[in-house]
Amino acid sequence: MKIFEAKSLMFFFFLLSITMLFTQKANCTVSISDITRNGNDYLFVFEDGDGNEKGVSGQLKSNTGSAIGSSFTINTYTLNEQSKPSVASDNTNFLVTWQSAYQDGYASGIYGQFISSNGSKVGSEFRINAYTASDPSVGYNGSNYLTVWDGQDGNYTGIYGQRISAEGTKIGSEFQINTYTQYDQRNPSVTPNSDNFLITWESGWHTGSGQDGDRHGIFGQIVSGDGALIGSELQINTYTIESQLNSCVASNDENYFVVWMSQDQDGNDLGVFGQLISRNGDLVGDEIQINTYTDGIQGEPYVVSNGDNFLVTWLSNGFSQSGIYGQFFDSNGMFLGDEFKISNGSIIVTATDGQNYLVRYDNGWGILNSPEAVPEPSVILLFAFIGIPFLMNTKKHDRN
Ligand SMILES: [Ca+2]
Ligand SMILES: [Ca+2]
Ligand SMILES: [Ca+2]
Repeated sequence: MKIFEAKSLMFFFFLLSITMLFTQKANCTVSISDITRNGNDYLFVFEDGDGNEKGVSGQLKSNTGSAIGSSFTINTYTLNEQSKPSVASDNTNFLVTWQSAYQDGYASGIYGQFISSNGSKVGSEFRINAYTASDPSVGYNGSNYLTVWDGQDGNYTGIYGQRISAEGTKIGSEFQINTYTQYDQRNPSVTPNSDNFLITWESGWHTGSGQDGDRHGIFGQIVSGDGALIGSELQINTYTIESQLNSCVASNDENYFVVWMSQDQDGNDLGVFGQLISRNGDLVGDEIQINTYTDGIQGEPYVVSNGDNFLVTWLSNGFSQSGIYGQFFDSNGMFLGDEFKISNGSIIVTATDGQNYLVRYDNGWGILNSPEAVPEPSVILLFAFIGIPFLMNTKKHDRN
């Protein structure tokens, strides 16, 4: 009996550890909101008013998307604007990062605040960047956090990172992640895969020849848990004509899946494209056109993985299609089912409990079952109004 009980307990902890692995799957820096799970609940972070221009607020949410307690302001320093929050979790606490205007004395800086599982602040707000910085994204690899942002690399913007322990101390100094520095490297997205992280960003300029030969392209770099660059900088987009922007990366603990929007590649304005990348940084298979309906704008993609498949969501605005659409992909980057409509809303932010997906749905939230759970992807509507005004999506587009 005791052996059986011990085995049961071990199996329970095995399941627990598997579940814990699957909670950190996407951080798309271009979003004005973000959400992640700590093993029990989700923390949704979003731009809000703090009494002095914008601030950053949080709301704990259950597995069904209903609010737990009230929303709370996360930033302590409220002067000027605090914006673009990103959140990751060590499976107990959350680390929220954001950009704050003029707080560090020059332009914008990156600040962080640990939040406990019950929504209280742990320690004080702290500054993460050494030099001017904006557009933070944060991930957790099971040991430490890595916050990435765009800062100054000597030639317009570049990509930087800072490791932070779960106890809240900076580990080492901030380090440069991009190797190619000409023009802008900006809007980084970070996701863990085992001990490593993949950071992706857009590189180029709004006109002429950028790093991929024509305006902006999508590039990436694998960084070890020790903060060392592994291998060379990757060019992720294969189709290079015009601009490729707004990358977002997730991993299923095996491969990475990077999505972005590309100008005119789908034959009509913006479209959403993706590329599977191995743990070692090799492109796996060909670049994928993700949106089936191509008329007009399909952009601002977001990707999340439940540890197996991937859910890509995007905003579509065409002649006969508008709203948030989604497409599942299997672990090998193959289409699972067809593109489907999720919502009439305009905010794309999703998270997962390791099985189902929690998606922002108009003024509330919905649970989206993975196609493994239900043969035909379907949305179960669980409206859970959280008492905040509907947020306009202000993700950045190209400068031109
Ligand atoms: Ca640069
Ligand atoms: Ca390009
Ligand atoms: Ca299109």
